[in-house]
Amino acid sequence: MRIDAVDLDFVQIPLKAPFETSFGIETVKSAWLVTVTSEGLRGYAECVADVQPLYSEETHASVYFAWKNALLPRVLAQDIASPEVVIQLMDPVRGNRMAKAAVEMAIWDWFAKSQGKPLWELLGGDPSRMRIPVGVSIGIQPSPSALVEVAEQYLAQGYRRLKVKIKPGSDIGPLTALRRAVGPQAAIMADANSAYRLSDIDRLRELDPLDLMMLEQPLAEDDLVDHRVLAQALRTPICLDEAIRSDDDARKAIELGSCRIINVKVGRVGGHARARRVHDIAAAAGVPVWCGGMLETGIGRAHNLHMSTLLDFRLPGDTSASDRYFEQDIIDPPFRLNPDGTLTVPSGPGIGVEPDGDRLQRFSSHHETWHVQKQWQGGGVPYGSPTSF
Ligand code: OSB
Ligand code: MG
Repeated sequence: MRIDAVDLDFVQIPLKAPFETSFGIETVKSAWLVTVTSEGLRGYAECVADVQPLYSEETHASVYFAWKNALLPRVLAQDIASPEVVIQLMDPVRGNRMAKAAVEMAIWDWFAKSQGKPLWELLGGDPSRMRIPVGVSIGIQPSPSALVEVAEQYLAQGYRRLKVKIKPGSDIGPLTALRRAVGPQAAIMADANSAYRLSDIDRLRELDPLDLMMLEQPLAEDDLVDHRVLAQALRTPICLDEAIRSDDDARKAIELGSCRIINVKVGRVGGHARARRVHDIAAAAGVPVWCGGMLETGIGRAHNLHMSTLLDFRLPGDTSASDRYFEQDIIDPPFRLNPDGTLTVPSGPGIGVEPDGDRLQRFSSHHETWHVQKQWQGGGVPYGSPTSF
C-alpha cells in the first residue's frame, strides 16, 4: 500500500473525574488521532503522548515535530508491503516511540481492514481470548476512606483487580485501609510511577504484608539496576512500565531479575510489532505480561484489546470500559464492561471501531490533512504544507 493522506485530529475529552498520579492531576484527556487513507480505506490510531513530558519525554508538540520532520517523510510515498516493515522504515530516528507507534498502529488497522480481518488475527492473537479480563487504575484519592469508597464501586461493577496509584506519603495508609475493606482475596496492586528511590527500601518493604499482586515501576523511569536490588529485597513482585521501552529492555530486565511481570503499552515500545516482541520474549521466559493504558479514547483502547489477545497477556489489563473515563467516548457505542469483568474484543475488520463523526467534531480542536505529493522522489518532505500548529 501507499498512503494517500494522513489526517491529524487533536481531541480533548473531559475526564469524568480528575486522575491524580505521582506526576500531578489530569482533568482532560487530550490526544492526537491519526488516520491514514489509502485505496479508499482508512486506518486509525491514537498517540499516547501527553501535554507535558511527565510520564515520558514525548509530548503532543514533540510527536507533531517528529511526524512532520522525521517520521512521515520516511513512510509516506513508500510502497509498504506489510505492517511489520513500518517500524523498520522509522528505525533511523532515535526514540520518539509514541510518535512512531501511532503511525505504525494506523497502518496495522489499514492492513487488517484491507484483508477483511480483525486486527488480532494479524497480530497472532488467540481465538480463545475474545473477552479480555480487565482491572481499573485508581488515582490518588484525598483520603483512605475515599479510596475504599471508589474501589468498592469498581469491584461492584465487576472489575477484576484494583490498581492504586501511590507516592511517598500516600501509600501504606490507603493500601492498608483498602486491603482491610475488600478482604484478602481481592486482587490489589500499586503503581508508583517512579516516585521512590532505592533509599526508600524500608518503606517499600512495608508493602509486603499487604499481599499485593505487584508493585509497578517504583524507581526511576530508566532504571533496571536498582529495580533488581529492590526486586530481590521485596516479596511483592516488581512490574516494570516506564523502564521497558523496547524488546531489548524486556530481555535485559528479565535477565537481570529487575522485574517478574511486564506492563506492555503499545505506544511506549513503538507500536504493535515491538509490543509483540516484548510479549514473545516475556512468554519465552515465563514472565506474564498485561496491557497497560494511558486513559485512551476508544480508538487506542481497541488497539490495546487486540494486542491483549496474545496468550501471555495472562493478567487483567488497565483497559477499562469507556465509562470509567468519559461521559462520552469518541466511539459510539463505547466499550462496556461485561458482568464478568471483561471487555469484548471488537470482531469487525481492523480494530473494529471508528471515531463517531459528531463526537469527533465536538472534541476535535484542530484538524489537518497532509496529502502525499505523488511526484515526490525523495529528499525534502513528501506532503503538502500543513497548516501551522
Ligand atoms: O502508569 O500506567 C500508568 C495513565 C496515564 C499514564 C500512565 C499510567 C496511567 C494509568 C491509567 O495507570 C491506566 C488506564 O486506565 O488507562
Ligand atoms: Mg504505570
